[in-house]
Amino acid sequence: ARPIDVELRRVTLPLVRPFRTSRGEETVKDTLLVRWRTEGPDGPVDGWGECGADPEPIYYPEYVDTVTTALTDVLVPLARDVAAAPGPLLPRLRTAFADVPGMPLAKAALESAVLDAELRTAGMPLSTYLGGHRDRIAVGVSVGIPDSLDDLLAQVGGYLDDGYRRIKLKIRPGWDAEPVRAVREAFGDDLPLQVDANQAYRTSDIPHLLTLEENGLLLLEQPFPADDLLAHARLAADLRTPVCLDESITSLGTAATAIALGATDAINVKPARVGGYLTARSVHDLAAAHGIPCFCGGMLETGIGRAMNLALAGLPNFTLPGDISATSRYFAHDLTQSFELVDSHLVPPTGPGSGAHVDTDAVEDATTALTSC
Ligand code: OSB
Ligand code: MG
Repeated sequence: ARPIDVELRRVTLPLVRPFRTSRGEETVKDTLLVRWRTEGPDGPVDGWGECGADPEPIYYPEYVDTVTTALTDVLVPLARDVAAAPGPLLPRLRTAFADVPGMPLAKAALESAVLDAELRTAGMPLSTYLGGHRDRIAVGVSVGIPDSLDDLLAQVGGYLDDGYRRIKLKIRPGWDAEPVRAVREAFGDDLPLQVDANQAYRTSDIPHLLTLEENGLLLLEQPFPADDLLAHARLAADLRTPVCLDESITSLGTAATAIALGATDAINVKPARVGGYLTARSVHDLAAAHGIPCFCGGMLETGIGRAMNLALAGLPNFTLPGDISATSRYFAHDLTQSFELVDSHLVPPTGPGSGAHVDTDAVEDATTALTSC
């Protein structure tokens, strides 16, 4: 349906603890929400999309200001044109976006809002639309680089007490072998443990990276720069631990290339990074056809993005625990209902669209800038 109003809201929400990686530190979630409002049979229907961009280009070239410009100048006008023409909106929107180069974070935010609005109007949950078949999602927690080893052990211990069954440690040169060994020794050989370098190593570090696997790792995520698929392929040839790509996988094409090169044994699928949930599902399907297991990644989303990630994570080839934690791991107060661990799992919402109950007062309180377009 045609939108009657499109809003971009920049929101800021404090994180319960700073999140530090090899690339930077975040103390607040500061990003953009897209609200795509259409006229439904019983009044206005709001579809919400959450953007994966940060205020600065930390992980990806796009950041909040460039996404705002891309949406205002290019993508929202294009989506309005597509919505005004006859035929099923979502496949046509995806085709139209495919003709615009790059900008996956901006496209994903808008596509998510349109998808949510369409499904809310149709009364269909996103998990059903995507073909998800799980009613509970095994999840882990991604642990940032802390101030000290003691701090790390306390954090990991706390998360295990909460019920998380898989731990991902952020690593970087100088913070790798020692923390990995300490966590392994403190919590035992059975703890599913993986590491994520967010591109911090170079090929000259391969001998050092090979020594990490004596600690028994589930995965080694994105050790090298995103565009260096060959470096990942070289490492994967020598490492028994599966190499998992995150930032490198920006589209279905890069996923196919990485798989063909043997650069990735597993994929962290982030809908924001590949341009939305429809492409995320295609990446999942491609990986499944090649026997490459996936997990649903996260970007410290609010409940708006997390609800959608949980729907995606119900697809069959998401066989590795997701980077989707409970609300309390991120925020004191979310923008939606809170998500809680039940027996080490999260439950995808069952309502129409994303199933997120957006707390419009909380969104209003968190809003720092508002653009209508
Ligand atoms: O590399 O997977 C990553 C968060 C922000 C940006 C990049 C990454 C992450 C995480 C957190 O690891 C996962 C989560 O949302 O809990
Ligand atoms: Mg990662």
